[in-house]
Amino acid sequence: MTQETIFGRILSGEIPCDEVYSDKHCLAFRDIQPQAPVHILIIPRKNIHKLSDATEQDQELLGHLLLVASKVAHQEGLEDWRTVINSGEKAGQTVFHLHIHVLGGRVLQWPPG
Ligand code: DGP
Repeated sequence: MTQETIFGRILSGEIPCDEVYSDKHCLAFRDIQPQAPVHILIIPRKNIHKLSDATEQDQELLGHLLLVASKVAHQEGLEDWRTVINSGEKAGQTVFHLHIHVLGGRVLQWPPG
């Protein structure tokens, strides 16, 4: 069920987004609360709640999402950038539909909070 979360509603077209990339497996759009000049979210069309729920069956999909991360970073003209996946509430996940953050356009500190 992709309608369960706000990202499911974005996937179904019910809620608009600032789309930067789309294919049959995933959608990428700008984060509504950007933490960097470029902040994009990549979500699978398949509703996986969090990374720890992914199984071996999702191996190809997960690899695809990372390649799309690289593609959109390149599309945005980023040379250096970071991907983040928060898995679970204590890790900062607020939307329970798996998503990859792509952040760039400024110097990023390490470690994150
Ligand atoms: P996380 O904390 O890892 O679950 O990240 C969720 C991100 O989703 C957070 O950076 C804000 C973003 N977000 C939440 N609601 C919306 C929305 O309706 N549209 C867009 N574009 N981003 C959203």
